[in-house]
Amino acid sequence: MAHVKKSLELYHAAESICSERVLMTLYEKHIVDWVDCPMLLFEDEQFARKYLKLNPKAQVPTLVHNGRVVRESSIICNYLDDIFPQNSLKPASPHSRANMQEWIKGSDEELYQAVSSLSFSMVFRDRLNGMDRVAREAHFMKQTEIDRTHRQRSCVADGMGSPYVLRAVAAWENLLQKLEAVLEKDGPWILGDQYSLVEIALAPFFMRVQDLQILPIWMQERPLTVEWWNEVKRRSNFIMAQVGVGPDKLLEYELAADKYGSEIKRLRDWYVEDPIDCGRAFKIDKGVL
Ligand SMILES: N[C@@H](CCC(=O)N[C@@H](CS)C(=O)NCC(=O)O)C(=O)O
Repeated sequence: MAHVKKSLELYHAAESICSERVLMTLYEKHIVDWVDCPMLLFEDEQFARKYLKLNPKAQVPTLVHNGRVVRESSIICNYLDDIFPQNSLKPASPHSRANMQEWIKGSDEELYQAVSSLSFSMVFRDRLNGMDRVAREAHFMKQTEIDRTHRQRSCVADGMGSPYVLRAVAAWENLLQKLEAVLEKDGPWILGDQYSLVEIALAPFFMRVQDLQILPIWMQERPLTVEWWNEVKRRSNFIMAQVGVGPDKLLEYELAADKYGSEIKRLRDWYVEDPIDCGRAFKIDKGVL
């Protein structure tokens, strides 16, 4: 069991894929002595003045270590790996580290947006549309990042017609193509023999897409990715972190899958067959995807 260096507080939330990355890291490193600070995002606790002092972006997770704040999930995971160096989750060679960072950057950027757009257009859309207009506007107005709010608004207003949904579908297709090729060349993990921060960065995102019941769209004819994903899920950190939506929310996700799953599949097939045509239908160039 890791020796705990004084105080560690984690602000996190249920149904937060970024929080789950940090929980997976804590369990993988056997860090047990941390203070649990749960937040309720749909009750806007992230916008409380006290929390904004810790995280001005009004997002979870946030880690406070000995009174010092660390933000951004992938940075927090990396930081935990540094302060608890045993069983490192980072490769030793500089080139492998650079490769690791490229994977994590891609997951923080394209893939995070993709998962978020799918969650908003399939599930959170109905929740937000169920709020009265004034409350929904007030929620959006409190947000801190223009691009993110634009994306969320588009997914809520236009659902499957939002260009962000097509971009999400394209991002998953591109990632899965790359992943299958890398596993074939290097495997069994993305960086070869070592389970690393890359698996931790990706796992909660995969799980969200699995909870939305659309993961099989991308898993067909990708046996190495299927095996990799099964191994990720079998690992104790994944189980202990309880990655994925809780049983109280699963029905909502299943209903969303019934409603939108076939449209996501149609978009994916269209994108694979003719990305330019499909991009044009959403008024975006292939280059943007
Ligand atoms: N880049 C940030 C993203 C954090 C993020 O988007 N967190 C979501 C939950 S997964 C959040 O706090 N959402 C609250 C909101 O948007 O109001 C990270 O990786 O920590």
